[in-house]
Amino acid sequence: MTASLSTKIVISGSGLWTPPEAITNDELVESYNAYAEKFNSDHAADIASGKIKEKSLSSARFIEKASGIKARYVYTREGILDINRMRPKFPERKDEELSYQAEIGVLAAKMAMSAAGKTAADIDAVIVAGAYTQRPYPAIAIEIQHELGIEGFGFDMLGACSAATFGLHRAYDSLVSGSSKCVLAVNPELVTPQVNFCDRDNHFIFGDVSTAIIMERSETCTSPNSYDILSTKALTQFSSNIRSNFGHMSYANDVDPFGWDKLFHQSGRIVFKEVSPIAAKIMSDHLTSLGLKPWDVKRFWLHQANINMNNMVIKQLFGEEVGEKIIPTILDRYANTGSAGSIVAFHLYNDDLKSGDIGMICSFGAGYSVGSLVLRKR
Ligand code: CO8
Repeated sequence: MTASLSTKIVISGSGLWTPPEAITNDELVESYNAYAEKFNSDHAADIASGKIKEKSLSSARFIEKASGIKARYVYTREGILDINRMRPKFPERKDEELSYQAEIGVLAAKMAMSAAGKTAADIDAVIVAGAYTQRPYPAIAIEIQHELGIEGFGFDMLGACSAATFGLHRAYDSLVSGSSKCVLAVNPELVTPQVNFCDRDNHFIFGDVSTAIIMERSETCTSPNSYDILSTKALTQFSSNIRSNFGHMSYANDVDPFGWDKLFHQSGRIVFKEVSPIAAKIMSDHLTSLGLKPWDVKRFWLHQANINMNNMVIKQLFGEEVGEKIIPTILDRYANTGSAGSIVAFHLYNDDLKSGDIGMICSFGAGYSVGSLVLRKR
């Protein structure tokens, strides 16, 4: 969708909540390997008879080389490194207490509101978009709306890797149509509860984070750092190569609601090969539709799943390698934060752009899904 001259929509503020705790590759691998050795010893007879497979050991060197990840922030370290638990510990909160996702959503939202110079009274819509919501209802967005004292409406939406960009698309559409005047879009990506820390292929990939964006019409924007949204573009194409079967049907399916297939799992190499060209094509088509070429773009804020994948996408787009300054990476310290990665990159790496500079946010991954926005600094 491309904005007409009469309907200028802007991003006027962003917020980022980073968890205070982190886990390095070395720490994660040490605990995983201790778990795997114990598993192999506890199941030695079944492994010898071929009934179950031996667990292979993980390697910090492999993780960094294959993904670019060195560490990840987590809401809590408790439980993740405990070889008798291998998952984070989140005590259940009472209905009267703020939920975990609303808590971290509010923290990021307040930063975005402050950056945009907005109070609750200025905002009339809240969108929570993420890879997961911790419950189906009441919507986390409505809880955040209530906590911040915002009047209007809120809703949750899922979209895996592209939830954050798709959420911004919905915010943009509602501003263009006039159904809202200022939207708070929040991505409380609390993903470590869905990570299979017992699986070496996946145990290193994810971290927790929360991001937020304020989007409004240009007439109301008073922010010193804002971006015109020139256009939005989205594509989805069905694939089971990245999948979680967790959901409300488990109760009626008579299956283990916590079985391995209910957690995140993927064929990472196939995803890498299939998604990279799709993302590069969508980005190229999107820029072409605006009469732009890749070199016209000063900054690409890309989905943060894998450094080699991002380099591949950009190489396919440009036809050559380009520097880190154009495609900043946050993967090394944040790992993959679900859909929030491109927004984290945007938040941390946009201050230095000058008025008129073009930037592009692009997410890609599960679904498959690709979502992009072309921005121009005001
Ligand atoms: N240590 C040592 N060896 C390992 C490890 C490890 N930790 N893990 C795997 N290996 C082994 C493999 O078993 C394999 O061994 P073998 O050859 O004997 O079979 C060998 O290393 C090579 O494995 P791969 O071919 O899988 O290695 P790759 O170079 O492809 O790297 C990656 C694996 C890093 C997973 C890579 O394929 C990748 O990142 N692909 C992109 C995937 C992607 O973008 N996925 C999107 C994720 S979804 C998302 O972003 C957000 C939505 C969902 C949120 C969910 C939150 C929980």
